[in-house]
Amino acid sequence: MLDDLKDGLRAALDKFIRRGGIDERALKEFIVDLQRVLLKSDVNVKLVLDFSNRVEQKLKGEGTLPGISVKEMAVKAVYDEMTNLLGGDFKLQLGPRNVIMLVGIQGSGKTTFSVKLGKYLAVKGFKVGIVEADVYRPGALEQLQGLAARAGIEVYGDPKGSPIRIVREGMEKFRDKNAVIIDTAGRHKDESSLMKEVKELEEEIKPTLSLLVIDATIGQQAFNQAKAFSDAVKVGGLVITKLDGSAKGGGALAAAAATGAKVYFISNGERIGDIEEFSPKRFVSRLLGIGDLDMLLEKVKEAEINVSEKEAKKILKGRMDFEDFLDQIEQMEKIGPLEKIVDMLPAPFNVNKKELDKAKVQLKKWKAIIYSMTVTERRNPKLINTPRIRRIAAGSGTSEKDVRDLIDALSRGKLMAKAARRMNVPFGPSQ
Ligand SMILES: Nc1nc2c(ncn2[C@@H]2O[C@H](COP(=O)(O)OP(=O)(O)O)[C@@H](O)[C@H]2O)c(=O)[nH]1
Ligand SMILES: [Mg+2]
Repeated sequence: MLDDLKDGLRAALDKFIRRGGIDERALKEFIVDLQRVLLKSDVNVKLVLDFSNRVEQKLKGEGTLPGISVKEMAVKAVYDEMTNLLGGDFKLQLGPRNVIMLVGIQGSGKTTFSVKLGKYLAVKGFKVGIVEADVYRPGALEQLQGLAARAGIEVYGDPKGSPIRIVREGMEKFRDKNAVIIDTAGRHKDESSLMKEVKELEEEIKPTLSLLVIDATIGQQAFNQAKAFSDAVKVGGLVITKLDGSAKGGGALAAAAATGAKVYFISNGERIGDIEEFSPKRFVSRLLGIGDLDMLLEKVKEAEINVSEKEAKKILKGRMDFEDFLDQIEQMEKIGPLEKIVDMLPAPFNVNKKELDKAKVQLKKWKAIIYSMTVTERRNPKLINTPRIRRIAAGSGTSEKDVRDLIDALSRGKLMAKAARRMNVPFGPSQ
């Protein structure tokens, strides 16, 4: 999600951090880099300038604080201001009976989102029904029925009815449900007739919450769209969809926040599970790679990763053998795919896709080499002489040099440190 923004921010930070000190020129360059990244994501110019001014002020003002590294300061300033740019964390409040009306223009993702939200609420224990009030789009009801069937959610609709009658009947049919979602039409010959219908539906439904669904690909235009709908109905919150496919997603999120609206959900894909409650803090942490540490810790616990102190010392002193090392690799793999791990780790500014691919190839190679060793060899790396190296290389489909390099690295005790550095895996004190 938002890969350009992510890569751009990380590259700007990385470049700035590498320079070590905060002189005027470095800071100016950093600020220009940040501006460029945000403008590319279609963040509104005024918001970009506000953002960069604030980052600049922070770094200038705190330039001489002792005990705080440039890196920590820069990351903190960007984190704070990005979080600020994207608005606050708002938690969706639900009551005993919820009638949620979805509004938004055609193609914004309402129908898909009605099912995503339905499933999301059903998993939380709500009894959900969805009413299709779009009678204009041919096949709208079938589209909804198809999606909802997969999620096991009931639907009410009637392609020949009027929207008002349908919602009346639908609400009656679903009177025992405690979460009724109403999907509306977004296709009208002009904006005023769309707004008129949305208003009439609002009066009829009296929703406990109206959510405006906005397509992220419109970027900063999200501001005008949110304003236009807010003038017609009481918009209780926003949903930003298609963050997966849009280079302008950052602009859309920033624009949405600038209207003062609450962004409750984001969506990054067409599948029913592609829904996430929006938290700017968590979102920015992930973008910057500051890391969702809680999540990582949880996963680590699940995988029962346990580098004991003894093991760590062994590693540090280089007394680790290949069995230990294989163990480490396998435990690491249990946490999940490398990309996922790296996304959750603290500040991996130096890990880009290329590095990651290299690390993966390296790990695979190492594993193949170790698998080709006998248990005795794994436990006593010193036994591995030239004929053995030749045999191991042939057995693992690698070169003799690869095998030698691996043995060399192990004997120097640098293996885990190297692997950990490559992937930013905090392998105890060996880093
Ligand atoms: N890539 C992507 N596509 C989406 C997302 N949400 C919806 N879509 C697609 O956008 C198109 C329009 O969605 P739909 O729900 O019919 O929009 P509606 O006209 O507002 O009801 C469909 O092809 C959806 O599959 C999303 O988050 N990411
Ligand atoms: Mg629709």
